Amino acid sequence: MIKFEQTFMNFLLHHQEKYNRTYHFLILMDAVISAAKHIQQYYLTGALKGNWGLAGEVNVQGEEVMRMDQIAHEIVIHYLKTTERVIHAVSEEAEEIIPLDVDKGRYFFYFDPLDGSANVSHGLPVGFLFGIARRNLDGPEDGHLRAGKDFIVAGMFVIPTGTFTLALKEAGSWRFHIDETMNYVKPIRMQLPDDTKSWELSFNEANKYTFTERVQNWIAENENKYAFRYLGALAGDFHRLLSNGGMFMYPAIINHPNPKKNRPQGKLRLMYEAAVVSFMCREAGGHAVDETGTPILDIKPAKQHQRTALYVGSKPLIEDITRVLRG
Ligand code: FDP
Repeated sequence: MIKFEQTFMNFLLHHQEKYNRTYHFLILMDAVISAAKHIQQYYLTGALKGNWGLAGEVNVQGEEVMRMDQIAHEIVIHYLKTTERVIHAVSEEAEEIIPLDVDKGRYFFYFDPLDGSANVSHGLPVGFLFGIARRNLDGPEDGHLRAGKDFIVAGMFVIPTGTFTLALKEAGSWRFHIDETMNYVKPIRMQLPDDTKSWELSFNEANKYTFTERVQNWIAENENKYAFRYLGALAGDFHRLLSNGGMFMYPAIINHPNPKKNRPQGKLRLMYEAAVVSFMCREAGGHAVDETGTPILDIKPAKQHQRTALYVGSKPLIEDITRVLRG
């Protein structure tokens, strides 16, 4: 007997029907899925085609650009253009905001086409992360850079693993797996487990002594209580976290022996990394804050490439670290 599973598109069509929504968002999500599949194929065959190496350029963040970063960016922009529904996009790979359908567009699209560059040359998991906000349809546009709480959805593909997690505003975080026909299928609602047995801590242990004293103290008191996992690519680490619970953190770096390497604002990007996973986490019952204990989803970005520290995961742990961060 063949076992059939519900496809992502079927799931989404029913969702839109249930909430009496327009078809515009469906057009956009169809493009997102096509982009993800395209990136997936380029990544899988990347070693043989020489696409896992450096592109020979440095990006706006001052980091070396991988060939795959450029390919993934180009793919996403192509598909966004075909929708005629996106006002503008913010990409990790482009310094400026990218205008698309400025007059007719309904959505803002914030994305990191290939997050986790350090994994690329090994073919290990990377992510395509995105957040979508809707244009103000009832009055004059009030700005392009929305706080995470104003997203309507946030999602993440783990590539080439073949998983896709989409969080719908007030309707949960849902995980899909790629099947033999390259369809994402079998919606599974994600809920962070209450049972602390499976909880994990995830952060770059090598940075431990560069964190604030209070964060270092928290780690010293808590690190032996949980298993420790760190893949070094937010999408992969967050994927585990959403299943197992615990906390992923990328704290501010303030005590680096080489002061040039300090990152008092944190490392991760607010709009297309931290806010995306925080939104998914909220829809799965979790929470996320920055270095001051401010909820990530409340932060209104001043710049498209703004960085932030990030503490995201199971509510009791985030509440605990928030107390510490607020002193
Ligand atoms: P990368 O620099 O490899 O692109 O956003 C950047 C990111 O990866 C995240 O995916 C990841 O969680 C983090 O940085 C890893 O940083 P460290 O190498 O400093 O641990």
